[in-house]
Amino acid sequence: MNELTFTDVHAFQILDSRGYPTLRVRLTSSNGTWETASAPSGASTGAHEAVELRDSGSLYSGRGVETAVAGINTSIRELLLSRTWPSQRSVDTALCELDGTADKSRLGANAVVAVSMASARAFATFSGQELHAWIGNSLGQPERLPVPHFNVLNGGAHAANPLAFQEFMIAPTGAPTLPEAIRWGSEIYHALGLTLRQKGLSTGLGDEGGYAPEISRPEEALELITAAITDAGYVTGPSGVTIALDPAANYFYHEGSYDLNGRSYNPSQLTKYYEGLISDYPIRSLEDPLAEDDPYGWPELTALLGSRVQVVGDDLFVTNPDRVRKGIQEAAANSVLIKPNQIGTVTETLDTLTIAEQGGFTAMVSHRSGETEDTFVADLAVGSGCGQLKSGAPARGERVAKYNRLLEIADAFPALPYGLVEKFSKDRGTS
Ligand code: 2PG
Ligand code: MG
Repeated sequence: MNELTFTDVHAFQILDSRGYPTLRVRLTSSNGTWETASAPSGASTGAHEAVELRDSGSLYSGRGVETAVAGINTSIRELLLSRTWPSQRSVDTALCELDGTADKSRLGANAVVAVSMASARAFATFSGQELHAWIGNSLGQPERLPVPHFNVLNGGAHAANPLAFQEFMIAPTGAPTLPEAIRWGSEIYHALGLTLRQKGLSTGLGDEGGYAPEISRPEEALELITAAITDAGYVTGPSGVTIALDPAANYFYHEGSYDLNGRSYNPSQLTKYYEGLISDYPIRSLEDPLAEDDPYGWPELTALLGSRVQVVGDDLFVTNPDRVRKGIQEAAANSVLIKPNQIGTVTETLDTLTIAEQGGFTAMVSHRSGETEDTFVADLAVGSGCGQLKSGAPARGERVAKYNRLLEIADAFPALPYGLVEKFSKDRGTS
């Protein structure tokens, strides 16, 4: 019998890392094993993302997810218990059909993604594989331990400071192993904290565990971070530690122009500004440098900067296979951010990874700013072999849970290679 039978599906409301409600699913298979999965939640969400179902009303300021929970415990439960399941794709296709909308707004992407993730875990267990190995086999790709991208300084929608850019990440690209990369990240994070204290700046944290000092110019943040890298004893650049930025430009885009550093930029001026930052600092990756609905700037920016940095579409692509396909055709970026809850199912997420690879794009797997202790994205990063994971700072339980899961995989599978894959399809055959 190669098909999976579920005997129970049950969801309940829990809290995420911001103290807002989200949901957890418990999915039981006929052999008596059960798997859980929890839905994360974004703050700087793209307009084209699959939609979370929230209750509105007065409880939890309208953010409750009891309606989404009830949908799992009734119609999704009925569906999953009604037949046997030959594959994850069959489960995800049935979930999409039951929902019946293009953006998962009837059942809620929060409900659908948690069920889909729990189902992927059930299929992995059913086939006797670890989740990351099952993902690697599903994609037909060699596994790889990713370079952790530690978001050490927060701004934008994730912090109360006046800094427009959302994320300043350090990537230990030159570390020889994953455990070394984690150590480098932790040491640099603490060196940064010490510098902030010495300068009398706040060491309060943003939503993803990075510091959120009262600074406003990206250059100030970049100076502090490069100094912290050096203070911790590391070199900047590909053989040491590089920087990845997520300006999340939707946040400072208003009516056709970008409000930054007290002035207004059009897309070409902002692109020139990034070019200056890339020349002055060891930046290797630039995510959402422009707004999702800036129709002309992306190909222009990628043509100018794409040979020097990874240009990552997050709100632009929202892990959507069709949007990534279009982005590849238009050369609107050269990389895609991968967040399962943006599209709603594991199968669609894996399809997006395949499309990215075939189109010569790199990919980076990502957490959300509202997280739980669920570590699915760590396994997804390893199984996809994409070489990059961002999961916030090397601090705060929900962020560290993903890095600790990477350490667990690295410990159990010491032969797995570590590091970047410069071109997504290059280098993969040999590992
Ligand atoms: C992002 C994410 C994760 P959010 O913009 O990349 O860091 O933030 O989950 O708030 O969309
Ligand atoms: Mg982003």
